[in-house]
Amino acid sequence: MKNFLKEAVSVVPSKRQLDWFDVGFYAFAHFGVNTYTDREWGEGDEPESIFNPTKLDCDQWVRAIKAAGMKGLILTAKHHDGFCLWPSKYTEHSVKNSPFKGDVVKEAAEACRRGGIKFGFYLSPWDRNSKLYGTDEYNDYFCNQLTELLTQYGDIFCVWFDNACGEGPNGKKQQYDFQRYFELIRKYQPNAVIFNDFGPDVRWCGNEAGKTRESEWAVVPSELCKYSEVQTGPAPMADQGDLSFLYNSSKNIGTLDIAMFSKGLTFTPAEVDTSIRKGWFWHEEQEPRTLEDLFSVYVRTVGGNCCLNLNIPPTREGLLDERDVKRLAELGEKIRSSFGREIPVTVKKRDKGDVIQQDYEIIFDKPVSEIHYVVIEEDLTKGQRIEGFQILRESEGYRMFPLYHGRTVGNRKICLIWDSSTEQNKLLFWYDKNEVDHILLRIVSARGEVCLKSVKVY
Ligand code: FUL
Repeated sequence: MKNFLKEAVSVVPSKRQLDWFDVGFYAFAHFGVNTYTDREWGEGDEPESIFNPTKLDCDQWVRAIKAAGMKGLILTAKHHDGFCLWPSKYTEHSVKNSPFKGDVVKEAAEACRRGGIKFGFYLSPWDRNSKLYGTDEYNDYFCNQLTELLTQYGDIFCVWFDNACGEGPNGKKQQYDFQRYFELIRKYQPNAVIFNDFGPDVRWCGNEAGKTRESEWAVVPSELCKYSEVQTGPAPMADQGDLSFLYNSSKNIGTLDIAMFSKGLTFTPAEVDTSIRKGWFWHEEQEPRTLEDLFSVYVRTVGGNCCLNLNIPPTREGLLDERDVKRLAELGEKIRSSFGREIPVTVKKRDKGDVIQQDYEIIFDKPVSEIHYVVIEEDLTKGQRIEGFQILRESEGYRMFPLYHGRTVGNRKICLIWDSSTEQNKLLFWYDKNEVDHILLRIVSARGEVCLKSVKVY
């Protein structure tokens, strides 16, 4: 077991995965014929004439996205209905035969570049319009379209695939040649991460509600991510079981009780994709989610070892809805005010000898009476190691008082110390002095010696 744990902590991210973690929070834009038919999935037979964004302004999108603190945008270049938002050479079912005539992918990519944010695209393999769907030629068609997108729009930070595989116009289902698609992406955009339900770079978190697991591992069994690189040998119990039951929505996927049956682990972190409204596409009657809801999604995801991909659907005019724009500005303000005032600290490891269950003193430069968040980051270049931790208040003469219990840390863990529902300051009680000069981060379980990148207090 010890040897396997050594291997498990040596599972590290690629440069492109680390860069993706740095982007952290970005926008999804579901836009296409569904915007005009009020549907979520088109049939593939929608006339091109319905697509007509008369006020398309991607700079307006980028301004609103940036106001929320997002650092990228992923546009649905083609959804399941097959309608292309760029004038593809390979189909007539695109913007070129719409009254709009322009190129939405180009406008969005250029607006992102002007605004200094990253650009990526969603390209649905499921295509309910293409006559080729369900045949080998479809994979050629798909690769041709992918090549257009990879070569004509500058740097791409993420290519987003889902695995939806329904019937095409001839009633057939397609065998997707994902390996071939991935090779093209590596060839033309080697820095782009590939999102797919099962890897290779980023996996689906398993829900569309904005939730993460208590133990959200980036190091997961390769049985879950069949397209990812296997980075260890078999776990000690690999021949005693079979992890083929694992799915993205399983409750535990990286914890040791599961991982010890794996044939090999891989570094494949999760993206959380969720929408600001009920649907992915714009529907007039839908309202944006509340600020509290969105802020707690942000804390759980960006502060839960994932990245957050928040969908903001453009309207029929080609603008972001003013209701969403307002909510994004509020969200950005809330994030900035929550994490804008850092309390200076020094972090010191207590000398407990050569053990893994270390205590770290978080010493305040000046004693404090109130804190709201502790944000912990592991140095992922050394692997993901922490299995469980506590944040404790240590007051003279009294036992340790837990302020927070957590499981994984990984890229970033945001620990909420201030209890907003009860407005209770957990840091101080009646028998305390008015201020504390330090708190304690206690590692209760880890796979190896912990390597912290940073600890910040707000
Ligand atoms: C799913 C699609 O079926 C939905 O329409 C949406 O695009 C979502 C993000 O991915 O697989």
